[in-house]
Amino acid sequence: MKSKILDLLQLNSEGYLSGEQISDQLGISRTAVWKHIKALKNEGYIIDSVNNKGYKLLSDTDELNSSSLKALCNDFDFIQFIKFLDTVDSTNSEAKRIAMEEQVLEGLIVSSEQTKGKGRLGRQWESEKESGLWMSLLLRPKVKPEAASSITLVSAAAMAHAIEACTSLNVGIKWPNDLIVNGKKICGILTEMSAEINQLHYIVLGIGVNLGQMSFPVDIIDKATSLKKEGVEVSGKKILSAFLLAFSNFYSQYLEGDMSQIISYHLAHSVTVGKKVQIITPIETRNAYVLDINADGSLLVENELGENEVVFSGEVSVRGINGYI
Ligand code: BT5
Repeated sequence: MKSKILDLLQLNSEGYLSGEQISDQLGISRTAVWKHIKALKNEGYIIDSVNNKGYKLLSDTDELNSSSLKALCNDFDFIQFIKFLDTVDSTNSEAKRIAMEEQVLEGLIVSSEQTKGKGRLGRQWESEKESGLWMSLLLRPKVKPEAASSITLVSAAAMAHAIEACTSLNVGIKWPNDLIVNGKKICGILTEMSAEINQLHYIVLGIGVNLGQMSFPVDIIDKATSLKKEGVEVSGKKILSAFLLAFSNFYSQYLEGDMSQIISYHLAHSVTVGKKVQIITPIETRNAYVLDINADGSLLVENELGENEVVFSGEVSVRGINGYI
């Protein structure tokens, strides 16, 4: 009910909405309206209350919670459910559990903390409480299974765009899934999917953005950074809001089979193209020179034999010859 009142106030943000109007529209008593308004104020929403006029939302809170998340996601048709959690093992794991139970829905899961945040290839993702934006989108795009992995590029472009829109930072993209600020990783993306040979069931797009950490565990201290470490304080809510806008634009192009703008965005922000890199697979590590990003999102490299070779995401990690990028 609280979130319905918030929706009404947001819809009427130009003027005042009387307690009577709210109670009539939602079928609750005026005392109940007043209690919910009080609860919203406690969550940080600034609501002006004027006798004989009613209530007006003056400023949204920057806090991410169920109501603010719901309000933020209302306009996106690829979000039919939202789940905001205080803590979870991994938002990707939670999304997969929901995907099994609810065979039709698409939606968004956000958690303040992950106790078993996952990176690619079984790696760990540090996700301390309230230090970052830890989220997963459960999507069911009508695309062939082989097109699924390029959605990582869609979300990397959208999140890079979002961070640049909310800050004055320059964001680089280390193909295919790392966002880099001043040489260090600020965001990672883990795409998982469930499919049969020729039918995609669902995709879980997990995104972690470091917001408020001032320090990191020793093993990643040299390669990880956060917005706060880079001198910027922006809420997860603002980043998420900017991300959803950018993602919805790039995602509709992806659904239409048009990756051109997404690839152009990657090429303009790439810290990988034109570099000597190491291609690390579970069985070997070899050197290569990155020539381009192909139209399907794969990487075109020249290998040590001087031959052109196509590298697909998912199966490899790409590292700079002398360091992380
Ligand atoms: C990734 O893997 O970068 C994917 C990270 C995806 C995290 C999100 S959070 C929400 C959703 N739920 C999940 O459980 N996961 C997703 P990869 O490219 O394999 O990079 C992992 C490596 O990055 C680790 O081995 C560390 O070296 C480093 N790392 C770990 N935590 C980090 C952090 N918070 N910031 C920067 N680097 C980190």
